[in-house]
Amino acid sequence: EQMDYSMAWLSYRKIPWYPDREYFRKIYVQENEAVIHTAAKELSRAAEAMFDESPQIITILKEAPENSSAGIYLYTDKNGPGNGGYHLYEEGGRLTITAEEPSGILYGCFALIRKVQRQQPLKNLDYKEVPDNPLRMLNHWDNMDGSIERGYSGDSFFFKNQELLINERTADYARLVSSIGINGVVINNVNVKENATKLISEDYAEDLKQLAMIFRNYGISLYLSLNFAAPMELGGLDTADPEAAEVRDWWEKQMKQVYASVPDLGGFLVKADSEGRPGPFTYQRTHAQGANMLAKAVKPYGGVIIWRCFVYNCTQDWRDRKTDRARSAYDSFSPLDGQFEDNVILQIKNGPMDFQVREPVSSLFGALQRTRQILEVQIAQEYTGQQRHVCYLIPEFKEILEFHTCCTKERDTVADIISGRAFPQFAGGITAVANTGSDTNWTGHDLAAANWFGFGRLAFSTSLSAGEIAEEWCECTFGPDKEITEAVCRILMMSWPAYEKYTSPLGIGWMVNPHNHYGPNVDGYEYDRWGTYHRADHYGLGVERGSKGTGYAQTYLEANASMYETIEDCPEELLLFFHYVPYTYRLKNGKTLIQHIYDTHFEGVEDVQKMIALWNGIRERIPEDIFMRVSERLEHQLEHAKEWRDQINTYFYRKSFIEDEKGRKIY
Ligand code: GCW
Repeated sequence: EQMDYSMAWLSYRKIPWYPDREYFRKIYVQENEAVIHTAAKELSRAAEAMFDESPQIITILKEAPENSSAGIYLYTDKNGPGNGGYHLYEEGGRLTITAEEPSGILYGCFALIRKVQRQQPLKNLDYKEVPDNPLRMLNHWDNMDGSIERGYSGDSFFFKNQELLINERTADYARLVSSIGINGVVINNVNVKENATKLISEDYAEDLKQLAMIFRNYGISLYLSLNFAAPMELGGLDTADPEAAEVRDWWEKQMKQVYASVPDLGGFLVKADSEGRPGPFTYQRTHAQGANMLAKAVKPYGGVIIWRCFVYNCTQDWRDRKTDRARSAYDSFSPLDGQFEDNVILQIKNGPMDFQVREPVSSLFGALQRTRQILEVQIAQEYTGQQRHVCYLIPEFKEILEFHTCCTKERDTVADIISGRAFPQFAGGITAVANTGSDTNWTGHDLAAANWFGFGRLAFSTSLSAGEIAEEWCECTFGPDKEITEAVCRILMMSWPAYEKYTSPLGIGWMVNPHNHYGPNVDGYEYDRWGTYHRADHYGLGVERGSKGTGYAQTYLEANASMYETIEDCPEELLLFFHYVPYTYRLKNGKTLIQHIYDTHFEGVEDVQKMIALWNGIRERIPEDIFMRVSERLEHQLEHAKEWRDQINTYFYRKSFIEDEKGRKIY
């Protein structure tokens, strides 16, 4: 097999000495189920690659026969774990995977493969896993010309020259994402323009049908992003008003046609009235009216409408201190709670701004109590080093998921809300803006694959720790080599804090170059229209969002509102997000704000030096090509971190005139 790309964590290494290879001689499967068939196929692929074993695949009827021989048994069981969960256990030489649903069997097989990759013993294994989130999705921002909006790892592998690409790589993509439990994929950019508007027309029906089939065999539903103005741009109507009869009819007709070719299409993702995209506001209609109109059109087919809450005024005046972009999603959507059809799901970015290295959790979580919700995070590292810096984001996602919104007495975290534990009839899930592309390693930076893998694993089991996930990814990718695991996991676990240290301080965010969002530029967005300001002057910096300022702090439920309201109670990592603070203000550790800025920026660079030393320490144990790719990026990261350090420190030194207590070089 000659491929021009790797299989990431599914790159199997030969381990002929593995004692438990015995189980892989025979695989007993239920017949007539496509996904279970896929599962068995994946087990044999793994066995062939890892220990040159070609398992015999034996078809069984429903239950495993009594007294049957050693091997692996895959079968669905009404009493097994449901919703994609599985039970994987060993007893008397038989390895069994049962689940209520075929997808559970598939996830169980991939879990088994991970254990083998890590060379763990299988004897007496007894392991159950049930996904916490019903929807576990990836959003690709791929355009039909083959480019990717905010893509940092090559071109699209879904589109090229206005056509869909359906080939070996498509199937390998499906393998990778189903192996981590992803069950829904949006293939096109939320900014739906030009030909992408036509994805729902006859032109692409045949291609979508084929793609959906590949996905279906791996338990993945295909989703598309939708253009709200399609009735005009595609249908030739002169309005897209959601209350107009001809618009409703057009959507009904169009959906009927789409679902005729892909009957199990998951549904549609919609970015409306945001950053220039069309939406219901044009017709003085609400987001509920817009979303519900579409929801009715897909309801007969079991489809859902995923409606994004990333709505804000992007033509703001920087002189205006009352308008606050952070308030926007809350102000637009919290009044609509309870007004959405049951097949509408609101998709909410983790923070109120836009995927900055540190933000509070969006106050919409907790405010919405009668609406299904999806948490949107970004593993494409738009603002966290663009896959040239290593920045393992799972620790951040853990904090977001564990945030107490105070919406109920118990079960009030973001994880509780999206999973449906907080409000059982309003379950949703989690999605990530994908970090993949046509690069040989899929993610540009080899270590960025940990975010891809980790996101899927965390979406499935939100109680896994960031460290456990890092270890699992590392051992699947590089084999269970203690020294590699230790070094790589340390690099990963220190990377997000390091990035935070050498970039914008204490939750203020931005300070990046406009447009490409890469590299330091403290005032890059300060006098611009995007609502992203730091408000630094000679005395201090930060945006006052307490009730004396924009009042954003008050959009949280108690006790969070009070906590964010005052400088003393506000968690320090978010201090400048919520408050304007003088440089001379003393933090809890006794340091002044300005000294904290200087210190963290020097520390951040030192952290990168430590990461480089750790990586160099395992040089002999890592495949040469991977070692070199990562090394080059780490060297760039170091230089770039210094640039960040020096620009930020110099800027605030010049503003404040306050010397660094340690007398280090500031320009
Ligand atoms: O942060 C912004 C990005 C845009 C993106 C937008 C969104 C797809 O810079 O490129 O558009 O978020 O999430 O819709």
